[in-house]
Amino acid sequence: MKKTILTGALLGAAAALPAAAQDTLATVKERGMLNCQVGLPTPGFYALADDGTWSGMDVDMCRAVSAAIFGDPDMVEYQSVTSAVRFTALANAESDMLSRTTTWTAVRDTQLGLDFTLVNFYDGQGFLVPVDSGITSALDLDGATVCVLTGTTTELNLADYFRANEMEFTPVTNENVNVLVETYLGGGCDAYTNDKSGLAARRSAFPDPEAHVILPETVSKEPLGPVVRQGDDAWANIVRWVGFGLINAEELGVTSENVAEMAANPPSPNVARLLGAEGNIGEEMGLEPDFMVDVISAVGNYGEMYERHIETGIGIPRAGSLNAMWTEGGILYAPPFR
Ligand SMILES: N[C@@H](CCC(=O)N[C@@H](CS)C(=O)NCC(=O)O)C(=O)O
Repeated sequence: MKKTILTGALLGAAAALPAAAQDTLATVKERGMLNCQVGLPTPGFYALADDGTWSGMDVDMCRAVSAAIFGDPDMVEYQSVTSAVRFTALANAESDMLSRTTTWTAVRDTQLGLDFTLVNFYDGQGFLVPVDSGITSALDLDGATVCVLTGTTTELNLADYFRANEMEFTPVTNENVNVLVETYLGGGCDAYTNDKSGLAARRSAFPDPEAHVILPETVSKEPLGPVVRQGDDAWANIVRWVGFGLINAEELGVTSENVAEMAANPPSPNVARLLGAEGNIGEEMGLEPDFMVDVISAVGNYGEMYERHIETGIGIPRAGSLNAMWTEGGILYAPPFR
């Protein structure tokens, strides 16, 4: 019952928007700013510096879309809200897009008035415990108290995993990740559970990261990516193809360093189309023909983003992971720009 009301409210919010308000590109251009939703500050994905500057893998996706529209990655107003209210904020048009470690699921895609654009990070859920607990496997967690963020897939998978393994647990919940992490560090729960990237992100900011270990089990699939409101296909296409463009750029060897030179002298038809020297992909999307030149100049290709924020940033190696390029044994694979 509760779920029906919530779903209805969210759908109502999206449907109540007048048709013109669903021309998100026009709205963003008129406003002169992209409203991009991130979560509460999280190293690697959406980190907030003391001077108020945002950075990270997901922030770069906001900056990339801004560069595609304005030729400038900094025309972004960041909206930082908790996971629990993220979809309502998007449905109410407080944000134009959401770029914040959000898992693509059937219910979210089909019942909440949302559209998932692409997967730009393949993740899975894990558990973080203090090394001195002696726990070495998630299967040792029978009877444990587990800290978990509300309004996440994490919460649902946690219950599934313990039930499937006939284990008991007591959840310790909060919608604010900072409160939850403080609770964990203060000994208020035996384990902290989240996407493994989220665990690495939090651990990297602990006073003594070495005192905590991510257990080996991965208990779910968490395909993460940017989300838009349902009902504006042209806008969804922009976010989707900026994301695919970043992945294609890496595959084709186009980097922030060589993009200007490659645009002037494309080494292949694929590069020529990606950078707008051939074809009309950009114009048909309502963008400049060379919008990907602005995007790649601003944030680099996918590999550069990953290296900067995830590998160097929070220490998650890319080689051998799902997020490696498909040509290198991973599953990162973007449809072609043609
Ligand atoms: N992918 C899951 C979990 C998302 C999540 O919890 N993200 C972590 C970082 S990887 C977090 O702490 N986010 C902070 C926030 O949502 O405020 C979902 O979509 O529900």
